[in-house]
Amino acid sequence: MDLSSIKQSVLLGDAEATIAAAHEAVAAGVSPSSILTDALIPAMEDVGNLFACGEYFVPELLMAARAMSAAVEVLRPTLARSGYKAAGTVVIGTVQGDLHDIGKRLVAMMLEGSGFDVIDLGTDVAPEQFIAAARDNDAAIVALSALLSTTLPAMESTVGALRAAALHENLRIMVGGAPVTDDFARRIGADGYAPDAPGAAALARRLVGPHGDADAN
Ligand code: B12
Repeated sequence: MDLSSIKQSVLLGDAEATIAAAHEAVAAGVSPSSILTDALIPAMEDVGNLFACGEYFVPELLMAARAMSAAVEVLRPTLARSGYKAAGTVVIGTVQGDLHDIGKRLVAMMLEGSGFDVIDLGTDVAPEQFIAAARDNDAAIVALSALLSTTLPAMESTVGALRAAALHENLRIMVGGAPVTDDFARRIGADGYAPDAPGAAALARRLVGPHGDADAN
């Protein structure tokens, strides 16, 4: 079956059309993992490229991510039954003292579209909450967001607390948010930084890749 209508509707940010096309594909017997890997993930990669070259802006990104999330909801029950193996679990949240979550939600949606299981802890998340969620869900990655320069120290202490908890040697930490820079990420000992949601999805895939780039900045 031609999956281009799913891809196209995500690119257009049309959630209703994406849901309908995903239902149609499932009814036609297309496996949910094929819908994900052959249509949804490539669509989000295209969206990321359009964003990177300045053709798409945040509203288009948000609409595409919403359409993609809606399709993931259609596939979720069947994906679980078909034994689809996620790329890993990402625990994400905005650090303590910070209530901004629009960009973080966008990152979470892009990660989900890239095949990760995502556990979103919300905003104002204490280091202990990140540690508990990463441990309880055997997370591959913890992703921290901060939008205030005054909460950058909380990001640093969260990275420190996660390292001190020594959950497992493959745990990767990625950071982002408007005041965060590549330099800052390196300085606080994070494994990677990305400036936007498509970059975050690409970074996450690199971090869990064969070499598990411990410094993918
Ligand atoms: C919306 C908003 C709010 C909303 C938040 C609503 C919500 N649910 O999120 C409200 C009104 C609550 C708010 C409150 C405050 N805000 Co405010 N807010 C903003 C605003 C206008 C937009 C932020 C936003 O959503 N951007 C759009 C998203 C898509 O972009 P983004 O968040 O940067 O995310 C992208 C990347 O950074 C990256 N990314 C984000 N997270 C992560 C994580 C990882 C792991 C990775 C890899 C990447 C990544 O990917 C995202 C998508 O591409 C900004 C100004 C601006 N233009 O940015 C101010 C701004 C962030 N706020 C600011 C301030 C000062 C405040 C307040 C202190 C105001 C006050 N005096 O009360 C409070 C603080 C409350 C608190 N404790 O957090 C300042 C921060 C200044 C600074 N440098 O510290 C800003 C910059 C405004 C300004 N120019 O002064 N705010």
